[in-house]
Amino acid sequence: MGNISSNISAFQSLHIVMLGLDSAGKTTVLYRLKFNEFVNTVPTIGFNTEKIKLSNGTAKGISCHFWDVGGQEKLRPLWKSYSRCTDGIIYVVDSVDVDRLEEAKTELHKVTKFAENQGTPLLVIANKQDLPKSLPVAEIEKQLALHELIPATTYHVQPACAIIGEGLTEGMDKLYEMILKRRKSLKQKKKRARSSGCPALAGGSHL
Ligand code: G3D
Ligand code: MG
Repeated sequence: MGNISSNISAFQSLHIVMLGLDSAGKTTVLYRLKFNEFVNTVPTIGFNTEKIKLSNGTAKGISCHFWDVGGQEKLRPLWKSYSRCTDGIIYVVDSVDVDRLEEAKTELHKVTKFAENQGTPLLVIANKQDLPKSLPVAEIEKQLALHELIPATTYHVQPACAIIGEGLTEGMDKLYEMILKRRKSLKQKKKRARSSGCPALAGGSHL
């Protein structure tokens, strides 16, 4: 973790997109992170966006620009453009909505396959863990077939309850850690490409 805090100054603002089926709890997560309290939501038509300075955990002080995109079927075609060139993807899942887990899986796999998203760190929030019939993290991981995501995808599954904010600090810390690791490895790749005299391989990243 020492490495992580020493890198904080290297970041101006992280660009993070929040996706997931409608009613999974994305907007509740967003406002919980912003105000540190529960905010009653209405279904998102389009998107919500907030600049938030994280106030807890190892990522404390890091500024994030969040895009919370509506999850209704008719809005999902927007996911591709909102997730392009982000530093991280948060995918929120309703851990009780067993009937729609297959749909959640299909949509998630689609997003991670977009060329621009390959390798973007993924935080899956297994939300609504306060509810009695919520599936445990291992089951969510299995049902979403996370092990079948393209190999470049690093991910973490975080159990959470967005209403009281439980699990969100841990989740953001993990996401931040994955983002830092990715930046470091992309930088090293670029350096190697430059020293091997292959400038074509050295360019082209947004990092
Ligand atoms: P969305 O933005 O993904 O569409 P919302 O989802 O944030 O609008 O949340 C949808 C509903 O789920 C809301 O309830 C919200 O209060 C509820 N919710 C969000 N997170 C949790 C959680 O961790 N636990 C529980 N029990 N409920 C949660 P309403 O009743 O307004 O539809
Ligand atoms: Mg919403």
